[in-house]
Amino acid sequence: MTRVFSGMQPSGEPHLGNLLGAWVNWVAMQREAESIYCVVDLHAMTSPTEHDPDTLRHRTVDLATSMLAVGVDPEQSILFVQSHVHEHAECTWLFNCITGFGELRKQPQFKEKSEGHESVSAGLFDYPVLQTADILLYHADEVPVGEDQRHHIELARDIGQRFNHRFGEVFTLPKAVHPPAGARVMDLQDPASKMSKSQSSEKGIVRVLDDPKRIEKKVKSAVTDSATDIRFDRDEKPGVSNLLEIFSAATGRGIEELAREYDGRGYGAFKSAVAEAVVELLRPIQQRHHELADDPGEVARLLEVGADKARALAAPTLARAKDAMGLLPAGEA
Ligand code: ATP
Ligand code: LTN
Repeated sequence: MTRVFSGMQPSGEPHLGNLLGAWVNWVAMQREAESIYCVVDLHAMTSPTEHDPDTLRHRTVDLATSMLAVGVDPEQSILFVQSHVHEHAECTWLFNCITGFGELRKQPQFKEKSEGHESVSAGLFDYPVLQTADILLYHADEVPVGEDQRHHIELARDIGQRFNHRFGEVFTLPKAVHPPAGARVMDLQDPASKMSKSQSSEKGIVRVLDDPKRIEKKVKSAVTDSATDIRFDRDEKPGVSNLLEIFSAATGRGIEELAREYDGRGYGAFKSAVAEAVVELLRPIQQRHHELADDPGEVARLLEVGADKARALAAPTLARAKDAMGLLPAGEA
């Protein structure tokens, strides 16, 4: 059976893009593949702006709760918090020692994230090596991620291949799988940019936990254009097209069919219908989120079960890697 690994950083409140671009797919995959999903809190500490400990703790629980609420099922998949499985950090060190400084320096995401910041941590520089450990420790075959992660997955393959070549076959080489192009939700205020936890303005982002009034307000003030026709055309009508895509993803109905139904009725009526569809999509997720948030003991228990299962897979792989690299096993001489 194919094994899938993916992770998300607790770097802000999750939004419609995370739900439609990642989680819907994660939930679908857990039925067809052996799926492992991770809240990558160690990655979230690498942000070039100093992180706040209480916020990180809070966001970690919240992100795990959201993943459970959208339907990541701990019976069908493994859901855990990265820092609960110390093998990730340890394996990162092994990989650090076979990764070139130059390889990391040219990573596009590092360039982007470090630009304009005076002090950048070694952690941010090393981010892709930690991501490599996440993936290779579990022998993942496929890694569902956005296009922006392509270089990181390529690096993971390179490091895995290098290790296997130098020290013997230990790691499986992963491949990235990208969601369909349509699964990219754009900022409501700036439909040329993707909706993002860290980049979008409050008005441009629909958060998974926004209440119905807020959702309605945001969708209704989404940037469209000065015409009145409703049709799908990403270049000419990026705002309307984004709303059509969201509408379609939220209702399961075709984009063309929705465009035909609403064309000629004005942007007001169209936006109201989109807002309502988003509210209905999020309603059961929010309901489940609130139930889980009322029972933090249960969330903690599920995460402990997840970490135990993850460790059971990661520990033997790490032990083999250490042995292959010549680290003396404890108890041997
Ligand atoms: P940040 O702003 O901190 O980079 P983000 O909101 O852009 O956060 P990530 O944490 O980078 O999101 O991504 C987590 C997952 O969600 C990835 O698989 C990514 O492809 C997906 N994702 C993020 N934003 C969108 C979006 N606007 N549309 C579709 N998928 C998205
Ligand atoms: N860098 C990824 C998050 C991430 C990840 C992973 C994704 C960390 N470790 C392992 C897939 C597999 C991001 O920002 N989307």
